[in-house]
Amino acid sequence: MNVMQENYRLVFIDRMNSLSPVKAICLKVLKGERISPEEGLSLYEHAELGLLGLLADETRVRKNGRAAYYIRNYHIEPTNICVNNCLFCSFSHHFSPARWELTIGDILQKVEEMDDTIMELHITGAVHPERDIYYYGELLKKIKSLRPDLHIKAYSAVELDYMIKKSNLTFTEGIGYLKSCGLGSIPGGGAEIFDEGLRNIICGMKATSSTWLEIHETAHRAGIPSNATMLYGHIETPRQRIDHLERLRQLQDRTSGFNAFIPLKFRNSNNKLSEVKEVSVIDDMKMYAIARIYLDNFPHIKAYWPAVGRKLAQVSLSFGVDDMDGTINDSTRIYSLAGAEDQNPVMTVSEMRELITAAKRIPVERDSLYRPLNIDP
Ligand code: V47
Repeated sequence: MNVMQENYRLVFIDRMNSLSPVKAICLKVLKGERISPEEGLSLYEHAELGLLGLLADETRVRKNGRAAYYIRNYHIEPTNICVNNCLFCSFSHHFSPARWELTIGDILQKVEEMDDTIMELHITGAVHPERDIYYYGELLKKIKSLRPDLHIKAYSAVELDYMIKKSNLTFTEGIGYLKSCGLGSIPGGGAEIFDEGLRNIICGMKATSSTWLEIHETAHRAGIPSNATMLYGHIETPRQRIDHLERLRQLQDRTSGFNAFIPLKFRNSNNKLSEVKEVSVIDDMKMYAIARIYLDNFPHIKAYWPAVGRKLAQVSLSFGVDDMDGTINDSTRIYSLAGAEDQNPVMTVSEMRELITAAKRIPVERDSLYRPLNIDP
């Protein structure tokens, strides 16, 4: 250990001495040891934001150094017509003024018009009552025939649950079929909050927590990696947040199939939870930091900037986040409808790199599997 590192450690210990209830937990984190759910909760409730930031940053540096990843990606939301009616959703036809659905032709046209530097296509949306797995499998095949090199990250576990059951397949059969059509990975949507009582209240119609986890486990075993999300800042408690992280950590111990965890801040415009006040930036940063500290087996923590705004995403790079998602494009509506600052979420590569560099991180362009790319920005 050099003098700088030793000083850094002493400053830490000094800070922790004034915080005796969490000191032992902080020392565990600094040593890279796993913390328990009770310890996670205690840290969450008692540690000040600055300390959490330091611990999260220490953990982040251990895993990812000073790198901050981004990808050139594009989002397509095929429809807003949904069999579910979740209280927090501003996107589905239940809340939007219009029902809309893209045809396969419309989607292919978007793919054809897409810049050919785009590496990843993210497809997710509502759960359309009439579309089965073969419809979505054909869509993957047709996209792949236009752009064989494109990585397709598609269909949340909630969409998969519906389309696979509608087609009378098992999860293993359904995911195997989609893989054969070109599915590359699964996005983290639909996790919301795993606590069953609360899940029943905010989105009781859709896939249960155990189904969500089973689908991701099945995908991992089939060689399909995925992400995980958590919708926070609505009516959940800190204990329910930690419970959510704990269930993800347990699954990751079994499969190592998750790439990234993405905390999704609840936005309150135009939905049935609009009276719920949005949480503060302090709470956002605590959430990122706790996620980084607690999910010791997740390689990456992502800030999805269209949901929280680019400034807040930039600050999160000092609270455990190492992944800024990507350049996106203006077709994503889930957050603009829910009141996010960016009504046209699109970022150029140079904006992304400037934003990361200003936070004293090193911008690293990646592919969907987090392999660094040596491309001239
Ligand atoms: O599951 C919906 C959330 C998710 C609201 O895997 C809301 O890389 C906040 O999962 N306020 C879908 N959140 C988006 C998603 C995602 C996004 C970016 C990257 C990845 C990835 C996945 O959006 C839903 C739900 O949790 N959501 N409405 C709202 N009002």
